[in-house]
Amino acid sequence: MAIRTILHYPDPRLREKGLPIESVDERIRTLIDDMAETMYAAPGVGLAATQIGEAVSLFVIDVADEEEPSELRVFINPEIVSKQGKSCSREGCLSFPGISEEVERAAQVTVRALGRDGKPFEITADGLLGVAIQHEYDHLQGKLMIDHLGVIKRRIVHRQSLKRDLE
Ligand code: GNR
Ligand code: NI
Repeated sequence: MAIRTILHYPDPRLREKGLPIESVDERIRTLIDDMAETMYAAPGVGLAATQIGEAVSLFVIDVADEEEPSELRVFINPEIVSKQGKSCSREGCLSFPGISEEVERAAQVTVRALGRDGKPFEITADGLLGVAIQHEYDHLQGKLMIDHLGVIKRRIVHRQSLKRDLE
């Protein structure tokens, strides 16, 4: 396993879309292991493949609290099949280190994906898991936290990100 480098905004590779994965083979399982290791090391609650420069449709999430056993969730070729309600919460992103902003999302989502075993599953989630699913799903569309902000906050976060990369 290997810890991979997480790309920081405004790296153009964060704008690439995650292409569908045709078969869940050894290469993909190795990528999943690397992503999990990278996410836990960061630490973060989720990581999308596009954040490490792999333009494939895959993300991992673990929203378990520190005192709980870890619960890695793998989403391959995810599709959000329904959304309900609206909810605002403070989000961070490993591609925007040091920044957190309020983002409006659906309160609940239902997502269909393939798991690490290549088998399809569907879950309905709210709370942090629901937010994380929408956040990671966005990454696979090349969409970032900053795109959810109003023009003023967007400019501030953009400038902070450029400044940070000079430090
Ligand atoms: O670690 C992360 N925390 C987080 C907190 C609130 C909402 C979303 C997230 S995802 C983020 C990791 C990340 O950047 N995933 O793409
Ligand atoms: Ni992110």
